[in-house]
This record gives sequence, C-alpha cells and structure tokens, in this order.
Amino acid sequence: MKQTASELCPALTDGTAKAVIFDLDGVLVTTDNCHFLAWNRMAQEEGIPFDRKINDRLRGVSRMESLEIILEKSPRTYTEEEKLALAERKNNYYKELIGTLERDAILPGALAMLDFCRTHGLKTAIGSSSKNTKAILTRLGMTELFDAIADGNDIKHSKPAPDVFLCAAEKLGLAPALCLVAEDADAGIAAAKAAGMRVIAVGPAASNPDADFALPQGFAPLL
Ligand code: B16
Ligand code: MG
Repeated sequence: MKQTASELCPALTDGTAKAVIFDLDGVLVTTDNCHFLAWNRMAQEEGIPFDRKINDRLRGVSRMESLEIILEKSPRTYTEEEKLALAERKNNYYKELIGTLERDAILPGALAMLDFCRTHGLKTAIGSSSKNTKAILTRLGMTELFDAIADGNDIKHSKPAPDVFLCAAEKLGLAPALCLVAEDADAGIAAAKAAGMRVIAVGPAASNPDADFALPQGFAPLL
C-alpha cells in the first residue's frame, strides 16, 4: 500500500528535524549485495566458510573490521601484512562490481524520499562507513542530491562509533539532535544513538528495539 513519507516517519514534518543523514549501502543503493559477493569470492579462494548470516554482521562495519569477523572462521591465521592484502583483494573485486552498477541499483523509493526531504526544507547528507562512497554516488549520478557527504575517509572509528554521523552534522552546520539517521545496520543504529540522533531503521534493522521509526520495506511504500 502506498504511504506518504510523513506517515512512515512523522518526525520528517513535525518541525523537530532539520536534516536526514542517510547511510548508503543497503539504505539508498543495493551495494550491500556487492559487498557480499566480493567477500564471498575472497573467502572461497581462501577456504574460509562464509554465508549471508555472517555477512549481516558486516553491515556498516569498516573493511578491516569486516575482515576480522570473516577470519573468525578461518582454518589458519594471517599476518597483518596478509590481512591488508586480503582486504585489498576484496576491495578490488568490490570495485569491479560497483563499476558495473546502473541506476536500477538505487533502491525503490530512495529518490522519492530524497525529493520529499528537499521539498520539505530538510537538508540531506550521507553518513557511510564506505571509502568507496564518492565513486558510487558519481557512478549513479547522485552526488548533487546531498548537502554534505561524510564517509569512511573522514573518520578514524567506524560505526558503532558515532563519528561519521557527527561529522555529517558538522558539515551540515546542525546540532546532532536536529538530525534523523536512516540506517539498515545494527552497528549504524548504535552509532546514531551514540551521536544523540533519532533513527529510521530500514530493512534488516527494522526490528532493532533502539529504532525510533521502523521501515521494514525501506522507502518502497512511497512509490
Ligand atoms: P568499503 P555503509 C559500509 O557502508 C558497508 O555496509 C560495510 O559492509 C562495508 O564494510 C563498509 O561500508 C566499508 O566499505 O570497504 O567500501 O570502505 O552501510 O556504512 O554505507
Ligand atoms: Mg548500510
């Protein structure tokens, strides 16, 4: 059933928020599946068991921390140098995949949601752990849709630390309490809460009890 953005999240129009900070992978675009495919390829080559359940723990988590989670199941140990090489190999596979993305990689309703925010005077920003954020936004022609972009290159501590969202709020020139965060990851919800922001939980994170608003189908009901 089609719903309005205000029905999905009353805080968008009640005057208590001035911006929405969007996570990228899994919230606006389907690159979460590209991460899965790239890690899966690397894990298979190394003989490390890997599946969708383990992959869910990687949402919002930085590249090197994701690797450590995958290596929990590894039959052998790796030196720090080898770990850097594994992460680089995965990132090369990932870049191959995002290099083929087309506009249909934008999740259903995401553009309608961004349009709603902008026409209702809410600023829009990206708060993503990914160091590939700018390449993805450029590839999909989305860069101009945001007033600020904070990503993995701006921060030392990735989600669940609040850094990327605090960085986005600072770039927007807004107090954290005036920002809403849209997230698909438990780590991202923890990060937003630690930043003092309210959270719209989408997709796999919709059942997280810390979410202020839950959208199990993401922004698709807007269409
Ligand atoms: P990269 P998000 C996160 O993006 C992904 O969810 C996570 O799976 C990935 O490991 C992380 O970015 C780092 O990505 O390897 O491209 O720097 O969900 O915070 O937009
Ligand atoms: Mg995400």
